[in-house]
Amino acid sequence: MDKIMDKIIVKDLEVYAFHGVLAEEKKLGQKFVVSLEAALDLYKAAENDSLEATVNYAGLCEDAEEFLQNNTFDLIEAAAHHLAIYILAKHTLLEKIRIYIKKPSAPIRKTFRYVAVEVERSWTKAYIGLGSNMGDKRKNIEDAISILGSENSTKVTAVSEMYVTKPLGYIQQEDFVNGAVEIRTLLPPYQLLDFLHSIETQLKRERTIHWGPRTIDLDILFYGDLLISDEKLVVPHLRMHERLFVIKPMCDIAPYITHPLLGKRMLELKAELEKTQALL
Ligand code: A4P
Ligand code: MG
Repeated sequence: MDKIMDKIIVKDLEVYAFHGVLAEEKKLGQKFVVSLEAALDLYKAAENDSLEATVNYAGLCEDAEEFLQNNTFDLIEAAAHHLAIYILAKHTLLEKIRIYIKKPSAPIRKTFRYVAVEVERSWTKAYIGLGSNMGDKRKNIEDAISILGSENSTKVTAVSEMYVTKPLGYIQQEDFVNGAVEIRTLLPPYQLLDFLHSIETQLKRERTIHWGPRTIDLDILFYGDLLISDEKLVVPHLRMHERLFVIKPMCDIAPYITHPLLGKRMLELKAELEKTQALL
């Protein structure tokens, strides 16, 4: 069941800034009118009448003004998107933000009140499986985790134990080290996949060994409770429930979450797999 989402709202904050495709817009600037709807759980703040348990709306106004004045974008789409990520990353209590930017003086030779864009961005909890069977395996995994958490759009919120495991499938390979992490991400699923591929590329590039086992393999195990099935992405991961090297680390960080298609918790899957599989 969805949580009730309370909101803090800032309506029509005026900011003088320099966004626009045209050179004059970047030089002369113009007025932008910004509205924010920040969603978070206000129960504690309300119950205890405590500012610490909420996000100060004055701070949100400052952030929006500063960000829009310190950065220049061609598009208000980009301004709104990046402002959303900046605010969500800065105020960790926020779950979701909707940003509305109006441009009342857009250079259009028509009579109009304003043009505007609205974007909504929110955190999703996801789980990533990690495996390495080449080079310094533990370091590859540590490096992947640190790159995962290095950008505003993704935070690593839990890390499993790392396990040495026998290769499954192509058994002529070296042993693997496997683990799993929980993340909070603002990236939509396909962008998260691209981000994982870019991490794989970065870590592989450091090693110049020809075709062979990989330095790092990053799989999306779960993305919220979303189901995806196409050629590019299958979520939950197609084979995760058959693999103790995935389910065991998942049990370290999320033993009670339920596989949405199998209707079984990680702990139950682990107990079943352990009847027929060993890690080493
Ligand atoms: N793809 C589809 N769904 C996903 C998803 N949920 N997460 C697509 C990530 N990628 C997903 O993946 C190939 C393509 O799968 C991606 O381009 C993406 O579009 P890949 O990582 O390039 O190739 P791969 O990992 O070699 O293939 P595959 O089939 O994913 O292999 P597995 O299943 O990951 O198995 N034994 C032990 N002990 N430990 C291991 O970690 N890993 C493997 C590889 C074999 N044996 C192992 C281990
Ligand atoms: Mg893979």
